[in-house]
Order: sequence, then structure tokens, then C-alpha cells
Amino acid sequence: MGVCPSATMVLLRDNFTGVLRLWNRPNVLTCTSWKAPIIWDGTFNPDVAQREARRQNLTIGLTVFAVGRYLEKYLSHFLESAEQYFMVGQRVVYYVFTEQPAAVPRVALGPGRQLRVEPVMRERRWQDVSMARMRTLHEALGGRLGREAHYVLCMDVDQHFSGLFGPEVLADSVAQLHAWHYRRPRWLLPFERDERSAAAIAFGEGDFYYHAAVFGGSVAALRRLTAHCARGLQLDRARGLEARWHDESHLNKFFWLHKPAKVLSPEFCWSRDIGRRAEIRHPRLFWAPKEYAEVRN
Ligand code: 2GW
Ligand code: MN
Repeated sequence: MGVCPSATMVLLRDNFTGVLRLWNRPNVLTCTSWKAPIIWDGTFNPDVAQREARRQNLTIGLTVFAVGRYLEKYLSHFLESAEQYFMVGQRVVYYVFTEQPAAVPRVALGPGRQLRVEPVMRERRWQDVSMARMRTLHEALGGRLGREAHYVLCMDVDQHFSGLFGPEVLADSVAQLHAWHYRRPRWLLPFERDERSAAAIAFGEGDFYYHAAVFGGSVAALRRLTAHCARGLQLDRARGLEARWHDESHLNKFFWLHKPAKVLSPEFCWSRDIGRRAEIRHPRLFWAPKEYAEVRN
């Protein structure tokens, strides 16, 4: 990994990031070949991003699905940690999608922060729970969520915040580097390779492998993203196919075709199971330990 020579330029042009601490980060890739910043701790000034977001009077949405056992198991910790670390000082609206609205924990919310519960149906297979999110998000973005938020982050629920996760992450479209794959050579990335799938990415294609546990952007950009992914999932289903990593495979195809405007380093969604890495200074979000046997049906 090398320093992108134009990282300074990119950061200067970006309203949501500062340049003050850029040079603390010599050993990681800080911009993509299409000149989007890859943000690492030390490459942005959170105070500049904070002030800029306040000046624009932004409302930031955070969507999360909590269906079946995932509700009792993960939702409180996710929301309580979000109250502590997510977009502190901004106007925030949480959208919790669940089939058990009455069971949503009552988390004390700070000023300017709201929580809305959106009822969804329960899917039979866990793959369908995960994949149905794209269609549901698309509809929500076309409704109240889309009217009240300027930017939206869409996240998995089986994780919790561990550090400030602020407006420095905002951009028209935002993708998350996958913690397990960011150091791997391109041919080893787990893209869908079956050419018959709408999510197919050929060998020699694909920029990075992105994690579907965190993605975001403006409402308009997310409408396009969710439409693309929902359509791809539907096309595959009609052909009796299911991509290797479900909705995540389609998300990766979308970001290959429509490059993200900002990329988050793995610090923004880290797994403790990976162990210590010199470049991971300040994890902002941790995966919950995987207990598939317990929660998968
Ligand atoms: C999912 C799988 C197996 C059993 C249950 C569920 C499940 C997921 C569920 O019962 N209830 C539920 O609300 N979910 C939601 O879907 C929840 O928000 C969860 O975080 C999300 C994705 O499922 P998860 O976190 O178990 O999958 P991961 O962590 O392996 O996720 C990656 O791959 C997925 C596709 O296989 C998605 O693309 C996900 O965004 C990725 O992070
Ligand atoms: Mn997850």
C-alpha cells in the first residue's frame, strides 16, 4: 500500500474532511484510483466535519434491521452505543425495521435524536431476511425517511460503536472496506464469479471488497443503489440463483459500476477476531462475535 500523491488535494476539496493530520498516515492507501478519499484515523479533522455538518443543518438517518432473535440479542447495545458515538451533536433519526415493534427497547435519546419503528414481515430463510433489506430500504428512502434525512447510513445490527463515528464519513455514496479482505490481492476477493448472476464480477475486475454491514450516502444515491441491488437480487431469484454473499455481492457489483465517493477504512467496522494490526488505530465499530448456531434458523 502506498500514499496516494493527490490525497491532500482530494481532502482539501472535500467539505467533510480536514487536512490537519493527513501526514500522520504514511502507510495506508488514502485515496482510490478514481480520487475518492479513503478515510483513516488521522486523515480527517472531526471538528471541521462537525462544524460543516451543523452549518448545513443536516439530518442524518441510520437504518438498522432487527428481525427475529436479532432484536433481543443485538439491538439495545447497537442503539445505546450509537447514542454515545454516532453523529454526536447532529440531528439523527434512527429507523428500526422489525416485525416485533412492541419489543423494541426504549433507549433514552439525546436532544435532536429520534427513533422510528418500521414494521416489516418476517422472511422464512435468514438469507431472505438479509436480502429483503434492499427492497425495504428502497421503499423507505422513497417515503418519510427520504424526506426527512439528507444522508443515510445503513448498517447491520450485530455490531456496536466503540468510537466517534461522525459526519467525516458523509458523502454522496459511501462504501466500507471489509475488515477481513482489505489486504488481499484482487483475485482472492470473494466476489460473485458466476457469470449468470447479476452480481457477477470477472477476474481482473473489482476495486475493493466492500462490507454490506455499513454503506451510505445521499438519499438520491441510495435510491439508485438499493434499486440496483433489489433488481439484481430479483433477477437472480427468477433464474434460481443466489449470489455467494447475498445482498453484499450485489452491493459490490453496484460499487464496481458506480464508484463510491468516499471509502471508509476497516477502522470503521472492525472485527476483534482479526487481532492487532498496526494500521488499525481507532476502531469505531466492532462486529459482535458470530454465534450462527444460536441465531440462524
Ligand atoms: C441473518 C443470518 C442468519 C440468521 C439471522 C439473520 C438475521 C439478520 C436475522 O435473523 N435478523 C436480522 O434482523 N438480520 C439482519 O440482517 C440484521 O440487521 C443483520 O445484521 C443483517 C445481516 O445479517 P448478519 O449480520 O447475520 O450477516 P453477516 O454479519 O454475515 O453479514 C454480511 O453478509 C450478509 C449477507 O450474507 C449481509 O450482506 C450483511 O450486510 C453483511 O454484513
Ligand atoms: Mn452482520
